[in-house]
Amino acid sequence: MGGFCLPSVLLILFTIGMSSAHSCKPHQMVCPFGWESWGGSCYKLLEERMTWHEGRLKCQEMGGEMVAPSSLEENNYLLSKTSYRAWVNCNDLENEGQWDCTSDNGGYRNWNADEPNGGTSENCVEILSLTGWDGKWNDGPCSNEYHIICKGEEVVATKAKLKQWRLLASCLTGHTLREIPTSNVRACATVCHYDPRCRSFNVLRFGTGERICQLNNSTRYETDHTQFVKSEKPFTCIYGER
Ligand code: GN1
Ligand code: CA
Ligand code: CA
Repeated sequence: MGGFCLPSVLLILFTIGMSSAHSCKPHQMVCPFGWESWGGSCYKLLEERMTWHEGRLKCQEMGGEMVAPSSLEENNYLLSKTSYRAWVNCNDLENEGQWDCTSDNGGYRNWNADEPNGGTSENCVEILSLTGWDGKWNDGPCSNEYHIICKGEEVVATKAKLKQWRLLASCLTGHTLREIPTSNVRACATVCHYDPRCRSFNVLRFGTGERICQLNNSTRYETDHTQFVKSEKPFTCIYGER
């Protein structure tokens, strides 16, 4: 969740003394189209293999940075995105043996046994998904061509136009990609719009007023009718498709 709410702050300044409170809703944050959301950041595996320097430049051109993981969890997430080898944004080009990574890497290292071992002929870091490596790191020659994974920040979502969606008082069950808390149907439609895998969504509203947004990887046309269920208590359901 992010975003400043300057207009509301000004509004509050101008309405001091009035009893009504102006709430300031946080912006809906999403990953840019084609990027995958993980742990509050966005990731993209580039289609072409390239050298360490080419990869670093390409990620910057796309508004992100070539990734250097900062935890085993993130390292494992990156491992799940390559079945080969991917460059990590660390190098010892400036001072041999002194590894420089991105500022958000936090000093995390995942060297394989006996690595780094390449001296001045291996100055760039790769994560390996080959047998026996299991996501461990190697120092290798920067000119080799490997997978590139870029990391970027979530962006403020442009609100979806609800007119573009057909809304029905039902739920599509059994096709949930992921679910998130939501404040309203439009916010859920917005998240679905930005996730390339999302084909439709459900907004479940519970008796407590709490709402859950479920992104579906399918639509009601592609499933048997028993999976498209009419809204019933204890919660109401809104289904949306384009
Ligand atoms: C590779 O090809 P070889 O075995 O000499 C790798 C080194 C690793 C080593 C680990 C170009 O070296 O960086 O340390 O395996 N070389 C390249 O066994 O990737
Ligand atoms: Ca080196
Ligand atoms: Ca090495």
